[in-house]
Amino acid sequence: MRHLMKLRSQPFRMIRRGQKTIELRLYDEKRRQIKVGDEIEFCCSQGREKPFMVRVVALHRFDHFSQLYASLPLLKCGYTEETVKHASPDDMDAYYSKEKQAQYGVVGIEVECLAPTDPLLAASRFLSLLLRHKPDAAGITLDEHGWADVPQLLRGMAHRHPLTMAQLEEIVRTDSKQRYAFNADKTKIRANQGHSVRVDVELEQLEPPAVLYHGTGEKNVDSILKEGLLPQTRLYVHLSKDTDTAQTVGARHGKPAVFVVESGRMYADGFVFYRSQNGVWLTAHVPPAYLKRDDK
Ligand code: HQG
Repeated sequence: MRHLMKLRSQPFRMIRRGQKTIELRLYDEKRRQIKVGDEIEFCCSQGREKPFMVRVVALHRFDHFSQLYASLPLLKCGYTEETVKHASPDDMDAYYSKEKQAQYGVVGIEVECLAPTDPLLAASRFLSLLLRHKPDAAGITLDEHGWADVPQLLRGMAHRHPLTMAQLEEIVRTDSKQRYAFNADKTKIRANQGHSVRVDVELEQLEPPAVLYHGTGEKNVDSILKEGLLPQTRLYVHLSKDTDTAQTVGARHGKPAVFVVESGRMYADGFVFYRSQNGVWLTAHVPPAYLKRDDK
């Protein structure tokens, strides 16, 4: 079955870019028709954006938004790293009265975009590949600090993902995790973190908070408890400052599992920590003695 839903331009764009994958609605008669596997056509109630299609992959039912907010990863629900800090179920009162919420219950509709995806999203994925892992894929080079020359990059991307300078600037500005940075005159660009190629992006060495979190797949848990966290193909182990982010990172590897890292104790014991420009905590290795499962 196919459904039609209207969105304001900000959530519309976030869903199209894959930055928001759960749409929050009242579970009223209309929404009760929706089943997993159905298609939804999203159209934008502001401006002239082209509608796009998604498939429903899960339905998360709750009596109130307070339960939904406590259970679902809010970074998939339209919040960003910045706005999630102030997220509250009361935010939904602007859309649905408390009486209506109590009457119908609420639902998180989890969706995946059906092709064609946003060309800027495809370009930004390719950009991540080039600036972190495989500059060769577009015949470009990174200097020792991870910088690529912008004109060379745009030429290198031209045949697969042609971009104008304005589009590249838009990718950098709107990236959900602020993955990329320009130099002052925008002649160079680099990824802030996440590299597998050996570059020194001049990370800031800092004392970490007492605890940090690492999200992984359940399938890795036994091995991590034995060997600790290893950077695998990347230069560092990636740690998050909150469990929600760790859950989201973990979900990339299947059923998520979250570890609490005793980063304060590691630091006191002489381990070095860095924080990237975009707020990701990095360290070379976390031995098992500083790890425990987050049982929340
Ligand atoms: C696991 C994304 C078995 C580790 C995210 C992880 C992040 C072990 C996987 C960033 C292990 C490596 C990085 C051990 C570690 N045994 N498995 N001893 N030690 N692992 O993708 O942390 O969107 O290289 O738990 O948001 O998942 O790309 O690292 O599951 O910040 O910007 O080995 O990538 O950011 O996977 O993700 P990854 P990650 P971007």
